Parts: sequence; C-alpha cells; structure tokens
Amino acid sequence: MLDLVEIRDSVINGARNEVRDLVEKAVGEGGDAQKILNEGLVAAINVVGDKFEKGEFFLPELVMSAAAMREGLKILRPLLEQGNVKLFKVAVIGTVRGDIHDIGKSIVGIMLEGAGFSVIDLGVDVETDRFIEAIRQNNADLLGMSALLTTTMENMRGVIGALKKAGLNIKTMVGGAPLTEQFANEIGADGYAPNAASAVRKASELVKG
Ligand code: B1M
Repeated sequence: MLDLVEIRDSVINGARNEVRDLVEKAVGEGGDAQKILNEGLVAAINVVGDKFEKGEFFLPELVMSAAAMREGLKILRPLLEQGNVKLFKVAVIGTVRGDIHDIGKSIVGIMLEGAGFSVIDLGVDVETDRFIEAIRQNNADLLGMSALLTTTMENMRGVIGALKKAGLNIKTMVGGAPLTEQFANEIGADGYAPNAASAVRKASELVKG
C-alpha cells in the first residue's frame, strides 16, 4: 500500500536514502507520481518550512530535507514527464539573481515538460543577461521566473524591464511563495501562478495562438 506518511517523515528527517528507497517502492507498487509528489514530498517540505519558521528547525535541517526531497524528485521526474505528446513551445525558466531556492522552480519545469513544453532550465541565481541570452538563443516563447525571497523577487522587475529594452516580445510568468498576483501585475508580468499545476495552465494560456 502507498505509504505517503513514511515518505513525508523521511523527508522531514532529511533521510535521503530512505526517501529514495520509499519513493522507488511506492512507484514500483504503482503509486501515482503526482500524488507522491504533492502528498509526500511537497507536504513534507511545507512542514519543514513551518518548523523553520517556529525555530524548531535550523539551516542544516532545511538543507538535509531539501536534499532528501530532490532524491525523491529524481525518481518521479521521468514519470511526471510521461504523456509528453509533442514538444511545441519553448520555455526558459530560472530562479532570479541572489536566490538559490530551486525545488519549486524545478517542479514547475518538470510539469511544463510533462505538458509538452521544451524547457530550458537555467538553474538558480540567474543574472538578467543570461535570461536574455537564453531567450534569444532558443527563440523562446515563454520566460518563467521563480523567487522565494522577498528580497530577490524585486529582481524580476529588472528582468522584465530589460526584456522590453532589448525589444524581446516574449510572455513572462512569475511565481514563488512570497509572490502575489498583485505583485506580478505591478512589475508587468503577463502571468502569475501560485503552484505548479496552475503554472502549467497559465503557461499554456499565455503561449496559445
Ligand atoms: Co530558504 N527560505 N532560505 N532555503 N526555504 C524560505 C523561502 C523561507 C520562507 C523560510 C522561512 O523563513 N520561513 C525564507 C524566506 C523569507 C522571505 O524572504 N519571505 C527563507 C530564507 C530566509 C532562506 C535563507 C536567507 C536562510 C539563511 O541563509 N538565513 C537562505 C537564502 C539563500 C538564497 O537563496 N540566497 C535560504 C536557504 C535555503 C536552503 C538552501 C537551505 C533550502 C533551499 C534548497 C533548494 O531549493 N535547493 C531552503 C528551503 C528548502 C526553504 C523552504 C523550507 C522550502 C522551499 C521549498 O522548496 N518549498 C522555505 C519555506 C517554505 O516555503 N515553506 C524557505 C517547496 C516548493 C515546492 O514550494 O518553492 O514555493 P515553492 O514552489 C511552489 C510555488 O511557489 C510555485 O510552484 C511551486 C510548486 O507548487 N512556484 C512557481 C515556484 N516557482 C514558480 C515559478 C512559476 C510559477 C509557480 O512560474 C515561473
């Protein structure tokens, strides 16, 4: 039987090998990858975040839990990508300058690939020039930017301004825990999504036609 509680606990405890074994087992038993992701891994990392906020967890615990989550993601990735009928639109994604949080951005990337996008993931701490270069090189249809810090989300504004200056006509989508629809509108982004599922819907909507 699919044991999501055990997976959750292992991520919370930062037990990488255990997470890998449990996720492999869950997948082997026919568990739904999306369910394992949302109710196992993502649920766990949210608990870790709450504990960090309350001062019950410190940075080492955060780092270990994040590493454990990535171990599980590695196994789920190919399954989340299945159903990828045809790669048709190109999305360049990345976490903005100064920010090294990449879990949410990577999930969004995987889901976009699953939805048929060709995704160029520039990783974390991405400078404005690198975004622009990648958009040009790949003739991208969509730029997706992620930020997890209130200090770094401001850097999105600069990227959007630089795109306009460079005369690049590309749709932009932003997301990350501290963002809001209002902030996205204020910085001139074309779309905002609060989670990976809505990011796929929003991205598809933006590049349609
Ligand atoms: Co940090 N961290 N962290 N952290 N960390 C947060 C974000 C924080 C809220 C924790 C807290 O204080 N409660 C806080 C930010 C406070 C703020 O500014 N508002 C914080 C802090 C302060 C920091 C440091 C400054 C800590 C320090 O050094 N003192 C430091 C900053 C480093 C840096 O970036 N320069 C830091 C470091 C780290 C680790 C390295 C230890 C690790 C990251 C590891 C990694 O990513 N490889 C880490 C982690 C794990 C977290 C928490 C616990 C979890 C983040 C996460 O992965 N969530 C986080 C607390 C929390 O969020 N509960 C926290 C799971 C992920 C699936 O959700 O990323 O929100 P999320 O993505 C979602 C949506 O937001 C959305 O879809 C995703 C999937 O549903 N989404 C998009 C995301 N991007 C999108 C893009 C889109 C659309 C939707 O379109 C393009």
